[in-house]
Amino acid sequence: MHPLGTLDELPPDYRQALSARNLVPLWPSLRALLPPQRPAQRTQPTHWAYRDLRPLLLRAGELTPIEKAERRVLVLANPGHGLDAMQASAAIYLGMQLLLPGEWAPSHRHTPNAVRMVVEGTGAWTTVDGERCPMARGDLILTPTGLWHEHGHDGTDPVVWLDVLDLPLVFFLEASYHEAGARQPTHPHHGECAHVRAGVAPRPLFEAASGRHARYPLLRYPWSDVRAALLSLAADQPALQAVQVTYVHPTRGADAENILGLHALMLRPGQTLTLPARSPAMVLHQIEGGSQVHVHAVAGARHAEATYTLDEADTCVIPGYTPATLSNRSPGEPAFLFIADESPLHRKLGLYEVRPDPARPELDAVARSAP
Ligand code: 1HN
Repeated sequence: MHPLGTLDELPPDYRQALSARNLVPLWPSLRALLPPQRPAQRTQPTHWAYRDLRPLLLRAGELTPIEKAERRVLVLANPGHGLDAMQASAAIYLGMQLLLPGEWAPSHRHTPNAVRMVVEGTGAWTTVDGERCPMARGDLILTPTGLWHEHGHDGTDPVVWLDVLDLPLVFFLEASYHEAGARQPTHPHHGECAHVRAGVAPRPLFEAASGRHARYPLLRYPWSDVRAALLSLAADQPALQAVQVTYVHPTRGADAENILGLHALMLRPGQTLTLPARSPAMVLHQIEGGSQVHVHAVAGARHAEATYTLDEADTCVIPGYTPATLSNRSPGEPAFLFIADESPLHRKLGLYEVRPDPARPELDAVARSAP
């Protein structure tokens, strides 16, 4: 390939004349913008152990009252992006939030979409658009763009949850802002009561054409239901490799939120599962059991291979375009993982790719059947 011209090859007076008119030559930067075969990724494989994080989060509870924090969060920042960027990946923000008994995190709404994965404790609740959602371990609660939300805690012990937002993307788009509000009145109806079984859905006489209930009929996905769905799928299809479900809109079947994808994966006792290289980055969070995660080395990638031992409530990030092998460390019990990824975003933008590894033809089937 012919080497492209560099900036220093251009005469200083020419460069100055360009700069003075807000003009920039493309060719010295072209290869950096479009590297060969795979993108230049800042996202590094990164692991956050809950054992390390928890005492620091509890200490934040002593150091900073909720009134001075509004949201008491330690951000899980990917060092590849620089800690100040507060990004887990290009599009994903992750934070661990602590709410102590009696505290209240006031109502607001904002343009980024959020979800909460409850990690520890009972007695807390999130009110989303007037629906009071109790928080219990493993529950997933949606806070989609534009919906009012606030958190409160009537229990006796600290409650911790993982916040997952598309904030880095929305911020990059210069579309990130919030609005503060008053305490929300709550109503007695719950989406999870109206949508108790897949296959049947409420059928109103006059269908709501728009509004939150059409767009987001289900806000809380209780872990007990998702866990039961995974166990049932595993029992029904003993040969199925990836015992995985996606959190979906209950009537449309589309992704539950617009930008980030949300999934739960069960590893059978002793199972090892290799996920093919896919363009979106993904976050793994251990809900139950223990796993080992091996992030493969890839030719041309900036990151090295990495191996993590995931204990309960641990979280890690796997960069896009990178295969990973997950193993359940227990020979007797299933392991359950929550997965958040950038796949709806990549699909909507037409960027979604799966790259079967020619050295591992057995992955081909997985690649083609991946959602
Ligand atoms: C937010 O609104 C919450 O409502 C948590 O609990 C974390 C991080 C960035 C921007 C908004 C919450 C957030 C956030």
